[in-house]
Amino acid sequence: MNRETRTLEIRGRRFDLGPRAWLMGVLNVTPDSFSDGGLYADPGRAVDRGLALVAEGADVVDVGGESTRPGSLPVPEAEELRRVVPVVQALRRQTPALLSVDTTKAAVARAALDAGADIVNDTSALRFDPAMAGVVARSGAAVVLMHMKGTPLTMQDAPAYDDITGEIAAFLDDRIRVAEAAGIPRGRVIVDPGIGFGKSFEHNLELLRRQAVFHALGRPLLVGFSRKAFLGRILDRPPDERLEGTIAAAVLSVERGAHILRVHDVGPVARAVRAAEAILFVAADGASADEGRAGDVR
Ligand code: HH2
Repeated sequence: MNRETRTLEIRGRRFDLGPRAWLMGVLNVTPDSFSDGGLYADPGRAVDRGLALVAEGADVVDVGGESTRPGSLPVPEAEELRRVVPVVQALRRQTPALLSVDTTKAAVARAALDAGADIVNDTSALRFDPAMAGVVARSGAAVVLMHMKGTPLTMQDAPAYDDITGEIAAFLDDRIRVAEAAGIPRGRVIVDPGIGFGKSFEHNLELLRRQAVFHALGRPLLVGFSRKAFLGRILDRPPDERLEGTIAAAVLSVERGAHILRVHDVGPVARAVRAAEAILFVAADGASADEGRAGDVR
């Protein structure tokens, strides 16, 4: 058994996503994000946090200057630029890790790409800003196309679906076509069902359980469940005490072949995911699973 490999093109480089899942570390440079709002609003602290995420095992650092938590309002463009760009610039100078920018605004994406970002993580899938597709197309960067029902302000107002996985797969397929028509080849696209974006508690659980259906889109699959409210409801814990639930979702996503996991707690999730991958994939392929240290007899 193994993960279906997907090739991702990023600014002329080709990456094979398959042998192991990538970890995308969350770096919110916002005052109001649902779990880490205010912690990294100072650029120096944000850069230190980004470098720490890389040291813990992040393949990608996702820098965001606008919270998308349910009920949140848009941040003015100038303010989002002020939050995001210096952090991307400083990280670019200090790490070869991939950098992504979590934004729905073309001007923010353009400035972050100029500062050295590699991926645009657009939670609106190129819908909120008509200039976004062109910015991504010209840059050669990769793009995350995520499903969201409504906008962050309205998305949790009784979301309803007849066939949730079918509707989301059709949406993502349509957005891939829109991206292609705008000059973004599908080889640069990552898809994401958008856990928590216009979904009920039951919807989120069903999406995580049935996420493998999105492999039919033929693109790398990103999932973002880290510390989210559905885990809070299961565990009855605040956002910074949801690590065990986050790890459970990460391991089950790896088992279902997800390619990229967007998480806050990179170190613990990386250790859990590497162990899960060794059990699921490495030994089953006949490759050596003997990664133990000298003296490790159990
Ligand atoms: N979730 C959040 C933000 N961006 N991007 C993608 N592609 N997928 C996700 O699931 C996703 C995302 C929400 O988490 P967080 O960044 O921690 O919170 P906030 O939006 O409050 O800043």
